[in-house]
Amino acid sequence: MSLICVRERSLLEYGLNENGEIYMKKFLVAISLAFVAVLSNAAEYTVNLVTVGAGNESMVFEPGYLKISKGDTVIFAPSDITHNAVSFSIPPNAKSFSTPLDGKPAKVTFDTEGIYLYKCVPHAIMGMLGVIQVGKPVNLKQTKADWEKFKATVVVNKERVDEYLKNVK
Ligand SMILES: [Cu+2]
Repeated sequence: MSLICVRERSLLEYGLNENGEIYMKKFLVAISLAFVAVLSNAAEYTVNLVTVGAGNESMVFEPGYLKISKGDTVIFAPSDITHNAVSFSIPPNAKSFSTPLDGKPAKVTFDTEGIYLYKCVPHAIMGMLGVIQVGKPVNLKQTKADWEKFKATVVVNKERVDEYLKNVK
C-alpha cells in the first residue's frame, strides 16, 4: 500500500518536473527571441558632421533631416574636432544631448518621441543645423516656434532648416 503511494508520488513528481522543464525551455526560447527582436528593432543611423558636404555645401550635417523610431541610436561622426551636435529644441520630457568637440564619433539614443533641433556650436551661425524626427512629430508647433526664435542668430544657410522641416509629417 505505502509502496504504491510512493511510486505514484514519484511518477507525479517526475511528470511535473518534465512539464516544468518543457515550460522552462519554452520560456527561455521566448525570452531570447524577444531579446533578439528588441536588439534588431533598434536601428543605428549615422549623421556626418562635415566641413564640405557631398554637394559642396559648407558646414553641414549629412543628412540634415533624419527620421528614426523611438529607441534608435544616432552616431554623430565629425570630420574633425571643429564639429559637434548640441540640441536646442527638444520634445517635452526628452533628454537634451551634446557631443564633445574631440573629432570622435558619439552615440546618442533617442527614447522620447518628437522633433529635435540641434546645432554645431562653432558653425550654428553658418547654418550648420539639423533636424531629427523620432516617431510622431508631437511637438511640431513648439519646434517651429523655437526655430523662428533661433533663426535670428543664423547668418547664412538658414533656409536649410525650413527645407528639413518640410519633411516632417
Ligand atoms: Cu561644425
